[in-house]
Amino acid sequence: MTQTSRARKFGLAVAQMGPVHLADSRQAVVKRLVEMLREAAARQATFVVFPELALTTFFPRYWMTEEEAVERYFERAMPNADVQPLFDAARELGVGFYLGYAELTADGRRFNTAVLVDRAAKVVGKYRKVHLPGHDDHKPDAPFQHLEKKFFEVGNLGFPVWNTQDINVGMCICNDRRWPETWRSMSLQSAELIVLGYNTPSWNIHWTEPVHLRTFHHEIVLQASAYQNAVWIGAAAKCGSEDGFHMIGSSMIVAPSGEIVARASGEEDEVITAQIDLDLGTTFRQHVFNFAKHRSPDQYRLIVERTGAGEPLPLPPEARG
Ligand code: ING
Repeated sequence: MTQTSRARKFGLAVAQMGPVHLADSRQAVVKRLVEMLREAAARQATFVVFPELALTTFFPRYWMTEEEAVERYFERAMPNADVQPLFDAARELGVGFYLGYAELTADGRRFNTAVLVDRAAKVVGKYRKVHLPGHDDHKPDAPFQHLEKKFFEVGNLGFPVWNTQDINVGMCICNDRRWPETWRSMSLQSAELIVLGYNTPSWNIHWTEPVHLRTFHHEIVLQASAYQNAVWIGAAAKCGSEDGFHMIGSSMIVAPSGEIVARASGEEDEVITAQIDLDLGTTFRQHVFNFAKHRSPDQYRLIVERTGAGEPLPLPPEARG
């Protein structure tokens, strides 16, 4: 088999964050992000993935009014004075990054958002979380809330793919990773690398779920999605116990083979890196998941036409046996 002259190697880092407590200032948090960016650059990474809602504690766990949430937890601009040190360090080091944060738009709309920043520290992309888990009502008897449906609108930017650093990069956020549509929407746009942040409580407030399943489900959705879409994945947790509320770690880099090639071992700030080979994705896209050769969208219409599960379709005559 002829070897390509130069493999398309790319230094990818995932910067896992330990807890951000209610008492932690944005300045203190940004200092941690800058330290991890520097460590990633020192380890030859040119792109760093930070978590979802990276600048604050996971505030949807607390009941409050939207106005209170906006006042304390939302960013009116990106970059802004608080995060400028991160953008300055990124420009100095020539390292791009993904950053998740709570976005307040100029016309007052609220989204769970992530930006894609290039090696000159320019914001080149924005994504707004589509799959919002949890609820919008107060559950006073629950050990904590999960009020993403109260504090955020459903994302309205679709699932874009950008070309940055000569790679087709897509973004998603946390719960998005559980839905196959997320990944297929981007692999159909020839994404090669998909990056995401997450804040995943280890407790389930809706039923008594064994705690190990949180990590198990996190693993299978990333490994299956990487393989089924022939993409590299970088996934960054904010984790550990935030004021007593625990969230899972297991930040990881997953290859298009579905193999986990790097994984965080703790629940504090931790940088994991890999020199990823983008030609691996090309191989899987050519031989296994060659969409043009094997897919039949006319047979899958239901996936787009229906929102909730409904009645079985009328059987085609020849399907009646
Ligand atoms: N957190 C969780 C996540 O999707 C969740 C919420 C956990 C939903 C487990 C369903 C099952 O990882 C966020 N922020 O989406």
